[in-house]
Amino acid sequence: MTLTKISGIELRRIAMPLVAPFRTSFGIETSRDVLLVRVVTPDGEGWAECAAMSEPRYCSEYVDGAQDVLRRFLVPALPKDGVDAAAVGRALEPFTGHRMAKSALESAVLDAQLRATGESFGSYLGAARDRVPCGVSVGIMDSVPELLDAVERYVAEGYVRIKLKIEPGWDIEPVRAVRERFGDELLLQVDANAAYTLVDAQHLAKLDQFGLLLIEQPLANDDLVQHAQLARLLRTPICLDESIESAAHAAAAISLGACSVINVKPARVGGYLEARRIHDVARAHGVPVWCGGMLETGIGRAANVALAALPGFTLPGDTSGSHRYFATDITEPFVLADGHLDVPTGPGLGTEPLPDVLDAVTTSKEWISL
Ligand code: OSB
Ligand code: MG
Repeated sequence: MTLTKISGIELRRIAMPLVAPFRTSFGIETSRDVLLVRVVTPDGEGWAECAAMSEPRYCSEYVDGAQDVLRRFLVPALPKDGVDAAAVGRALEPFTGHRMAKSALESAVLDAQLRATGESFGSYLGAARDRVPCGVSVGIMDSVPELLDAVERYVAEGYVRIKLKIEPGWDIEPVRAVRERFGDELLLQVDANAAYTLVDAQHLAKLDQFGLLLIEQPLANDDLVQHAQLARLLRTPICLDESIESAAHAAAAISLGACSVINVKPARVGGYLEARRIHDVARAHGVPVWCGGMLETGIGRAANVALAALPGFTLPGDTSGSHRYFATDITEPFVLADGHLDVPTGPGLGTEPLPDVLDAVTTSKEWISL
């Protein structure tokens, strides 16, 4: 179904304090400054969340920049009538980059479109199950005992897989400590967020002894060839996150041997349609994928959980429960049951912001008429 037209777009910023600081090799987050997109049409509205962070460290996008490119270029380029998510994707194609901004706009239209027909994201994307197993991404800590306490709490909450953030100086010893404390059965992986170079290959090979599921993005974002070289020096499978911005990148990485697993983040690749194409390419090559996260609120999380239910998502994702991030989510919270989250079944995202909570965290609102 196509929407009659888009009447206007609301760009809303909210301030969401994190329950605990989240430290990665690229910085420390204590609060998420989130851009929400609401598309208004005569057939109803749709919501999405822009994953861009406050500073351009994980990737080149940042939240003020995303709002600017939406306002200045992307929203004005939307089709005038007969709008659906695929048409939005085509209309935004002439603009290079800005995939997180594009993803938010396309996803809001997809939510409106699916709400209008009563279909869920999961059904539309091709979900093969009604709940997904959940992993959790554990930040860099000040000490190993502090890390072990954090992991212990997450394991007790039921998380089925632990991902440790690593960087030079916080890698072999914390991984060894977690492996020794929680045993060989724990599904364990690491994420370097591009903190190493190929010179560190021998050092990273010391992780091989711990039976990790994978090492995520050890080298720089644009180091596909070096990742392929590193893959020949490690037994731990290489998973790419930052390097994969499109299905074309995924195809290139797979044929180069740069990765044997892919972290699919819809925001990083420009939206759920491109994310599904990556899933399809990877699946055709027997490459497992899993759903990453960007510390999303319930709005972004709902769509990610739907995507994570596709058949090629054979590894647990970073689809954690709302309370891993926020004391109060802007939607009904996602709560783990037996280490899983249910895939929403209602129309569109199957969830929406709670008006009172949303208003309480809103820092600005901008309306763009079409
Ligand atoms: O590299 O996967 C990453 C969070 C923000 C930016 C990048 C990453 C992450 C995470 C946490 O690892 C994922 C999540 O729980 O949402
Ligand atoms: Mg990552």
